[in-house]
Amino acid sequence: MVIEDTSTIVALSTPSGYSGIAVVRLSGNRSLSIVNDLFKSKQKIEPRVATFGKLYDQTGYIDTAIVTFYQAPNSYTGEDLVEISLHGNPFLCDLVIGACVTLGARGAEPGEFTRRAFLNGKIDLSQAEGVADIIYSSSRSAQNASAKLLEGQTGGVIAGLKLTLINIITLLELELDFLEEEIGFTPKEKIINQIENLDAEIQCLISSYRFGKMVREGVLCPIIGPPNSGKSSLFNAFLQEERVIVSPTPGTTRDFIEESISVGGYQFRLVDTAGIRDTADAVESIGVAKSQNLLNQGDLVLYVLDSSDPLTMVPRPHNKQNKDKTIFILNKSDIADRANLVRLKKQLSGRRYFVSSAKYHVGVHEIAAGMVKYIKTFHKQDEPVFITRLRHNEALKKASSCLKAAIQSIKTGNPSEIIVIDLRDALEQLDMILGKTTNDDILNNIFSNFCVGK
Ligand SMILES: Nc1nc2c(ncn2[C@@H]2O[C@H](COP(=O)(O)OP(=O)(O)O)[C@@H](O)[C@H]2O)c(=O)[nH]1
Ligand SMILES: [Mg+2]
Repeated sequence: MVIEDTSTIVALSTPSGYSGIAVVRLSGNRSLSIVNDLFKSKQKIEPRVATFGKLYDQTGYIDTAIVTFYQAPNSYTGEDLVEISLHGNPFLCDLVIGACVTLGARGAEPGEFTRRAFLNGKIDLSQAEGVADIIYSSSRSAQNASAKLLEGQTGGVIAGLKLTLINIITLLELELDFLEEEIGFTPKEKIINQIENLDAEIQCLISSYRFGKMVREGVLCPIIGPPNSGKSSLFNAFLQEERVIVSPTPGTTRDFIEESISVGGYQFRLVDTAGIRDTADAVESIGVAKSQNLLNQGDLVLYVLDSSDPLTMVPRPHNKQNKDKTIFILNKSDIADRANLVRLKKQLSGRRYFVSSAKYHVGVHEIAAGMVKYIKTFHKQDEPVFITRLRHNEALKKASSCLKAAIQSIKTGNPSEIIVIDLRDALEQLDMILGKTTNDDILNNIFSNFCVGK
């Protein structure tokens, strides 16, 4: 656990490696004095002015550098903060960090700079999460969503809901104070109505999570189908035709190969079920169970069929959810005879499908466009803010059930002080999102997922 202390922390804020420049960052009240001890310049270091000079440790000269000082409270962390830009060389950076530690700084924990920003009230917790998300975002839509989180738009919507809820609580408490008069200040129906409206707004956010999750984590897109239908060929065709992203999330198991492509501003995590034993005796096969699992987890399933094979049949969906999220691919159209294609298309009427020849990269762009179109159906244009994090979604769900309990409580005829308990619980859930009542475990969990130096 990170101890909330007043120590001065130091870390490399750029990736370790060889680069044009690297940035070493210090935060805490000793930042400036530490840097003044190792940095020599003709100019005095002034706030928000880039100062050129040379870095030295106890043993001698290290490198030239530009130093920028951000004076508390006008810095990222809210504390005195100094950024040292030097040449991007891990050895030089280690020397500088080592010199800072010798002078009294300590190495920062992952996310500790942002954690301090949060603790010093520079940002709320949802904004801190936005910082992490923007660092890891790898598509236009993910970048957009994390920017909204970071800028506080999502937090603003939550704060708005909070205000409405506080108003309702105030009404009820007002009633509490005037209880002797034995008249309800506000008719029950009116309060119920206000709570229902609030719950409806929360429900809207909850239902936006399906889209938000796909934006933030990428659209999980398994490629499924019988052996030899051309799944791997389609996977490869996609990777060559569309921009490939090196995905930061490792593949789930070695039986699957996962690669991300970026299409229409969305990240699609294509999964080829390579290595899964293609076998007819499905019952025993672990591979089949695994791909079944993947099919259930997938946001969008590409089901590849060999359209040149007269025995190919369109499988019946296991359930409605799988039916809705499946796009069929009638592959090998180059060698398929017309009658067979017509037969399969007939079987697919009412379902989503595309015709392709993966081997010759024919139809790939059309499939990609169809995938984007499908994802967009989850996003309502008039709702600019959507939920991208599981933590927020869980808190909203809990808030919603507290509101429902409150309505029930009113209908049962409970006194205001009982009703208010549920409403206060709902309020606490909303506060959780903003970090007002969040416990240490949750904080540790959020910040430990940051990189060091952020
Ligand atoms: N003619 C033709 N052959 C294809 C097409 N797609 C795949 N194949 C061939 O079908 C065989 C099986 O393909 P593969 O991608 O390994 O299928 P998987 O088992 O579903 O992964 C290979 O010989 C491919 O070259 C296609 O669109 N047209
Ligand atoms: Mg294959």
